[in-house]
Amino acid sequence: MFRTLFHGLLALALLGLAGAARAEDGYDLWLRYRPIEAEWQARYRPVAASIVVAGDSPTMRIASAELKRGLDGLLGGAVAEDQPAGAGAILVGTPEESPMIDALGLPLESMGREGYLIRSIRIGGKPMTVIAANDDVGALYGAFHFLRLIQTRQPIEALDIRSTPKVQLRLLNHWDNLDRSVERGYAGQSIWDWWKLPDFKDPRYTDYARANASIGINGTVLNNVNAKADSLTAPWIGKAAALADIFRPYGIRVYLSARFSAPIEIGGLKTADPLDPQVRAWWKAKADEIYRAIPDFGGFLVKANSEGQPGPQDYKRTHADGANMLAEAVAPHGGVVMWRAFVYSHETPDDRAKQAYNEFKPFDGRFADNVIVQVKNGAIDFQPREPFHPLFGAMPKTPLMMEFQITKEYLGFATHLAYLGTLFEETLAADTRAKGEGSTVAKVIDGSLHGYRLTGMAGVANIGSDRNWSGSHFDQANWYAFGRMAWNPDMKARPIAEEWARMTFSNQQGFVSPAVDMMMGSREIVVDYMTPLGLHHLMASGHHYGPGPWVDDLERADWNPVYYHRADAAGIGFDRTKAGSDAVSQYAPPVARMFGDIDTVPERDLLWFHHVGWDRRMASGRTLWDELVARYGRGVRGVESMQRDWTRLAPFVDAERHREVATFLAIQRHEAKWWRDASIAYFQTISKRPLPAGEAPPEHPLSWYRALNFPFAPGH
Ligand code: BDP
Repeated sequence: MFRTLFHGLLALALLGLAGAARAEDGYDLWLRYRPIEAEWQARYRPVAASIVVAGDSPTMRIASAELKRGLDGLLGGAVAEDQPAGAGAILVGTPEESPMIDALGLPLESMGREGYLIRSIRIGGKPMTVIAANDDVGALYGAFHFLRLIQTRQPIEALDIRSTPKVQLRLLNHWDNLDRSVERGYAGQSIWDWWKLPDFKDPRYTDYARANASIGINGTVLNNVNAKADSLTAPWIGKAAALADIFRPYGIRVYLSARFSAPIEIGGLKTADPLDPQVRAWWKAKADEIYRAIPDFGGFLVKANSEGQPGPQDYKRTHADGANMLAEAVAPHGGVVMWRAFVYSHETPDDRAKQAYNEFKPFDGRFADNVIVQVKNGAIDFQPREPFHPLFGAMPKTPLMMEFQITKEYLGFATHLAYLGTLFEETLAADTRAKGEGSTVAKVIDGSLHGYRLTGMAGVANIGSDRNWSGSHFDQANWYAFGRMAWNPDMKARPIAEEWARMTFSNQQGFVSPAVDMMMGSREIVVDYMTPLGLHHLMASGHHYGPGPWVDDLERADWNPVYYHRADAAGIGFDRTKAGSDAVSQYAPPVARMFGDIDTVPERDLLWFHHVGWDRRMASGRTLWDELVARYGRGVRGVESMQRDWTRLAPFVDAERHREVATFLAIQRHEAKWWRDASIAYFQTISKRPLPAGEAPPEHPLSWYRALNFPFAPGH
């Protein structure tokens, strides 16, 4: 009696803290497990009164601990204690380990290793929730799913859930260097404390694995695609192996980026020619060595002949020659090679947007069975908006995987609020028309359109040593959304944002709808103040922080923003129609026609595909110039409206996180205005048109913006 009373008081006290008051630093991500409202506790407790986990593997122990931790936290006290008679139990396991689950004869046949079922049943009049899978890792995923239902206040009395991942390789790509700096990282240093590995295993590695497992991520490429050969030497393999040991029970495999010239740099060979027998033998021996240390090593990710990286073309060989050589080395061990299509050569004067297609399309069907080609979402480079990459739909005989960038290199780093779920969804939902209507990018990626033998989705991680992992609280949502969409590329951005907001902040309706609305509009706001109407690649050089549309003096033509916007007295935009670079012809004919016709191209992609006169009438009735100016202003006002929304949400959010988000929004507001003012100041010198009535002139002259200089901007 006394104990129950005490528990009750404790729960009440915790609940009080779980309101607005308790400071939080974001470390717990979406797995906060704070006590939920009393009425929900009362509803869930009879169903989830105890946990029975069959099996004792490390993975099952993790599943069990997670359920206990989750239910204890959410339901505000020790589950399994003081349970009323007839209270329900959660039964977790595989048919192999649990005779009870086996006896149920659940339809698990086609669910693979990773799929799971969650079902409400009654055994002997007692309510039971069964979380069943063919393999322990499926059960772990199911456990996280079950907890998510409670975290988001879903009914759990009559469950009949069946979930299998639609994509096999669901990977983070860390662009982490061996000195712990992170290329395009805005969340502190690399979380891999390489120097102290393999002996010191930071507990954070376990938390990392847990967070990834909770959203179904099953692999991680530890090092930068701009790789050092050193990462393939024995000491570094040992460090990777230590991480692999930690990640393994969470269903996560380790992969490495491989430097193509490693046989020369660390192997003492004279060449890295993929057709040279010694080179092939070296890679085979290297793969064997890695697999001795990491038996479930996933394979290699390779950036070759791109931005100065070595590759097979250095020896007049092809991408297929290079990829297949590495594939041969890892094939006996079940490894894969992810060969990146982000290539553009120093010598080719052609439109950069065309180069990946030009280099890869001819090799369709020429890659080994365990090679998958990794393609960025768009043909240039992770811009705030890009039309989908023309390779999607164009390689029916070569598995392609998606590469999204979770870290916000081109979307304001960590301080701008931009929910990328909408960007991911926009790309995945795009119709390639490769096999008629409905040939979406999602169907290319999940393999169903072309019957790919391998499928995958990679996200360039936004994770670092910052306490909140991602550099900002809202950037956690981008990691989360990536994982959810990698599991199911048909998932939509809004429900994902809603799940995340409920788990990360608050389930109160007064919070959820405005917060989700704010997230859903946020990326378009960034597009507006940075690169409206299909403009792209206008960021300052190198670090990509802030505007630099005037830059025209970089070594290579296609590094310069002027190459991309092509503004002149007549108009602005890159003519990629048949009359121009003809990049449109890389798309299936109906898509090519749609993008290629100025009257049918969506306005959002207009200047990506067309060079358009300043006075052309837009859908709004405004001229292009006036519309451009209006969009920049709309972007700035969009940030201001997010600031107002966020202020109103203060009662629902702990002060610590609320304050940080508010401060970041103020930075964003300032920088949005900088983008608007600098862009207008510059483009006006070319358009020579007045600002529309009511539009404030830029705060400073163009020369002021041009003189800004940020030698220490992060991530570069
Ligand atoms: C660009 C980045 C650069 C990367 C490159 C890549 O600016 O740091 O190395 O892509 O993806 O977005 O290889």
